[in-house]
Amino acid sequence: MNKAGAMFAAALLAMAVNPVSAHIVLSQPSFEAGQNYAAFFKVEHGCDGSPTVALRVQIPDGVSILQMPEKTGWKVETQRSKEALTEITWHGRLEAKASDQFGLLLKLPAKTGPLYFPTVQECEKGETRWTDIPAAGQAWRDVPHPAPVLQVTAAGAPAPVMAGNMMVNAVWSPATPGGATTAAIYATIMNHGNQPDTLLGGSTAVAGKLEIHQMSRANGVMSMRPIATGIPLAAGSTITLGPQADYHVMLSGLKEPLTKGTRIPATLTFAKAGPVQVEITVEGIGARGPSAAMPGMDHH
Ligand SMILES: [Cu+2]
Repeated sequence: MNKAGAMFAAALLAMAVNPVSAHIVLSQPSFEAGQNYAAFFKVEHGCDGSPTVALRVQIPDGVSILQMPEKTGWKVETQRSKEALTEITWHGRLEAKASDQFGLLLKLPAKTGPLYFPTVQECEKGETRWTDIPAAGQAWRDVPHPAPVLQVTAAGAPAPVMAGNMMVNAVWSPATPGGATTAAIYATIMNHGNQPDTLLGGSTAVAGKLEIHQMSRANGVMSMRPIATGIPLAAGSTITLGPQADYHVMLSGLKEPLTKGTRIPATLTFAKAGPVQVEITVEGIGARGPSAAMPGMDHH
């Protein structure tokens, strides 16, 4: 690597290590819809060198507060309208260069997507309003003072499905950008039988075709092609289809984009076990794996 390249890499690394320290963020930036979520708002500096004396967090519609744990040295004040708590304010003192976290136990709504918590950081001198909400097509980082955001994801992993000795688990796809006509589908497939079987293909209402693709590398370039003979599944074997794997399921002729947080019904067909109905969980664009917890799988 030349010197400019090395400096660029170092700059990238610095960004990766400390991507959001300038902002107020949630310590866990995504969580499942409908679940109890421990929200910790991380404050990592004061306002322009002035100590923080209050943190005022707006609670979005549809979110209820289950618990407000006591925080030593801080007093909590709440605002409500009708039944719901709409705002929490912590009063205390945090030195300008110190960091701290402010916790609440929340019940998340069933709806997936981003949930913003506009927050005002009051300091001895002045305040910073972390209340900007990115417009459609704008990234969170593109606004000067983004509101802390939680990505609410689809609840729970669908249960594994079975056909004969075949078990299919964790069927997922990255979301597709508008206008895309293809999508790759991944899954974990276990052959619990003592005979080999083959995944031949299948169908789904959202695409013209559902086929098996095989990846190959020629002269350092990855390419994929349909393989009519399907994916061989040896007796007792487990195969995980993923972005790095030899095989995937490919949808082509997509009739609508795959939207994050939705589930798409599809049928996978095995040579011996026959058809099995699955649900494809759509993850974020560029996802490398399924987000929901799945026993025995490394999903991060
Ligand atoms: Cu493909």
